[in-house]
Amino acid sequence: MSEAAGPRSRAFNRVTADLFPGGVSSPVRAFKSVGGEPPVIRRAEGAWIVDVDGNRYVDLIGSWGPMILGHANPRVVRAVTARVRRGLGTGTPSPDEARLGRLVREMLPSVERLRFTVSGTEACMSALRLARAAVGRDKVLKFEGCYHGHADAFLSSAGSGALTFGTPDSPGVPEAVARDTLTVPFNDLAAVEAALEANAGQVAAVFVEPVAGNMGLIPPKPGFLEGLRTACDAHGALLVFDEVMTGFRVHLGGAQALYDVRPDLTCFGKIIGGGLPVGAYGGRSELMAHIAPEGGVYQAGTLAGNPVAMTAGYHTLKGLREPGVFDAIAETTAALCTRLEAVAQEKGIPMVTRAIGAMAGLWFAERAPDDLEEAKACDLERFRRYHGLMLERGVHLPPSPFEAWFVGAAHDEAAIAHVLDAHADALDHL
Ligand code: KE4
Repeated sequence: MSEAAGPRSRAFNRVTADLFPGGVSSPVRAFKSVGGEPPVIRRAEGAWIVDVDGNRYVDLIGSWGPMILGHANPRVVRAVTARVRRGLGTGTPSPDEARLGRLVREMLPSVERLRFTVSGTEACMSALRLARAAVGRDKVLKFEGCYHGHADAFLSSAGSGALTFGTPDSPGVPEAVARDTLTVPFNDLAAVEAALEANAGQVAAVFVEPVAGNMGLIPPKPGFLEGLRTACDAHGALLVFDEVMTGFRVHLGGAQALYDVRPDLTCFGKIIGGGLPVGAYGGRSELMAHIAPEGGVYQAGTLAGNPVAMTAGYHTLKGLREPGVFDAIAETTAALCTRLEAVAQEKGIPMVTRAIGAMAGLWFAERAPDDLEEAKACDLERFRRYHGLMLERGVHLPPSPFEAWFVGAAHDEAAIAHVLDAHADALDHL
């Protein structure tokens, strides 16, 4: 339980508890998985954030991924400030969207054409609608523990055995919608094959987080993504990589570059907007031709392609592509994980970490999990205590054992040393 929230944070939390469900704009921020009250953050710069009581934290959430260059990156702030002075948005074509669109295609060649949205949820929802229209089938296959935003079709998990219909994960999702969503364990190719066989000719797409980040950080087993590609081709289904989290984070070209597997469609969010609201979906030209106004698949958005958001995304990606920047972040991430694990081992505490590019994961367990069931079997209560102890020592971790940690270019030696000192002391108080 974290006592880190100071008096002003607690006062704000009372105001927002009255205004918003759970006092938050997104559920995970309410600290329900770890207990205690969230600090209310008033400013952020580099690797550090400061709450309304003046407490400083090294931030490993990074706005849930976008802040890979660090908070208030000077290059991004300069560009966004200048763009704002030319207007915040016009709801028209703009040079800014063209510039970002071209850059995304250059970085991920599988994205021959794309459409911007304002969130990852919207990107995944639209990609699913497109897949259903292009293939002429209704069912979608996803994986337990993978999250693709909160569209109804994705808020469904396996019923008894994944070969039957899905069941709603949330009130308000109609059975009729859930039944078209098949869910199988991540990293289980046999279950994928069985589900596709049992629903032959009915599955429009297989959606996957190519590196899972919503049940902690779980990489694909060797051959898993290649197996999905083969299975989709054999069954006439589209392979959709949800790279909202992994895009530009596990590799500059996303997981599809890291593992050399080409999806039919890719969904983006987070880093593509550099902290402002941007999502996108894209892929093979002939698929994207189905999207209105070229084709009949309708999708629209008042703030899609907003020029200020486009500018933030463009300069974030350009900054990330500067020579050596991404590799340095990946090296920092790997070194941090190695040292976190070494300290736990010295203290005889079962704890494992994983690092993939600029994404990290930590579990209190003897070995790192390969799917949701194994992730759930880790010592979640110990993580809960650890989270509060780290917060009290000035380290701002995702408030759930089922989230990934996000390292950025601003996590310098001083920030990393602060995390490691807090880690060593927190383990002594677990
Ligand atoms: P948004 O609608 O939150 O922009 O994106 C949804 C989404 C889609 N796909 C993946 C792989 C995602 O990780 C997400 C959103 N991630 C969560 C964190 N695990 C966002 C944090 C939140 O929900 O507040």
